[in-house]
Amino acid sequence: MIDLRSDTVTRPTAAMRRVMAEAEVGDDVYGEDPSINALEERVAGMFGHEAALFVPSGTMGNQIGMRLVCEPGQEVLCDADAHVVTYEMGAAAAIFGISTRTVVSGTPGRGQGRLDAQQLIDQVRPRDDWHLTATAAIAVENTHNRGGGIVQPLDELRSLWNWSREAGVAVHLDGARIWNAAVASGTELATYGRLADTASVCLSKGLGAPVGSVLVSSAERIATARLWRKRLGGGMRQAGVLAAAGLYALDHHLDRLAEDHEHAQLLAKRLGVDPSSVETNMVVLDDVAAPVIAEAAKAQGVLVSQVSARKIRLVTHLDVDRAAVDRAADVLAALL
Ligand code: TLP
Repeated sequence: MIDLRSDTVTRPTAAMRRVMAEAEVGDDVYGEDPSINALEERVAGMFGHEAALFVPSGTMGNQIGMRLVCEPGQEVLCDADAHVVTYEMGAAAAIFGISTRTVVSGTPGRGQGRLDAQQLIDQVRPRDDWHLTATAAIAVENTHNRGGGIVQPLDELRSLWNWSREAGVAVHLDGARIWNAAVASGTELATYGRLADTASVCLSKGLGAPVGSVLVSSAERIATARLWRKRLGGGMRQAGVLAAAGLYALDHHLDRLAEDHEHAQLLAKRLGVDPSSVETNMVVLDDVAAPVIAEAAKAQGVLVSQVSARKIRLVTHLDVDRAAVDRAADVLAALL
């Protein structure tokens, strides 16, 4: 099977498994796992933050990250297609009593989810009004998943950040695929990191680690995040085997994301998708009979994601080499 459903499907390589087997471990709830401590320190540094916390998933990283900057009864403002409001099972409301409010940003079919700082700023509600739900934070997703892996414009991120300092509104970054954004745009990870109060970044997407995300922020906030992680049942013990996979991925799988982006370009060209609409490792096939194509492709050994009845998502990753991309393109081009 050539699995283009997501970059979450990658399996640890033989070399990664060796590093995992040899990892130094300890009890992380006591803060004594050397591999986790090394990973946290490294990722905090990469993003220009004081501290970091290893968490089991991007969902937990996002939810704790938002809770750190938003109290129950306040709201987080974000794009209507953001992962935090689409794919996290209403966690902010269900677990934390956080209200979410959304704006439709970008252009459907082209750059959907693209950040427009002013559009969000215009929707922010003040904290000192007796009637309104106060906007405590804005969540930004980079790259934007349902937007087809688009990279958020740096000038918009900067405008939002500069405004937020004056306004006292926090910025949370869902950076599940911030690595792809950095590689595609040539922007430093620390540049992105410094434009957010809290950021969740995933090791288990394009980087190819089997499990894990890292939440970065100030030392004070990360100390609180550690309590929330334990409360949520995310306090792991000798999870250094997983952190070792993450460290290995940062050493060996970061720069190679450019290859995934090239593969996405190839797929786009072969499938009649405008290559300029493909900014990282995702290709969206719009206005297609998604269930029919997905079923027929599967029968020929190619797995794709159905985003809706008329939309398919293809994601390139570590486990799909050039030959597999060519074969998938043959199958899908014939079906389309
Ligand atoms: N996204 C998954 C699915 O949940 C849709 C995928 O296959 O793309 N933020 C973003 C932007 C994500 O795309 C994801 C995963 C997450 C957060 C959540 O990460 P996990 O799955 O580790 O909780």
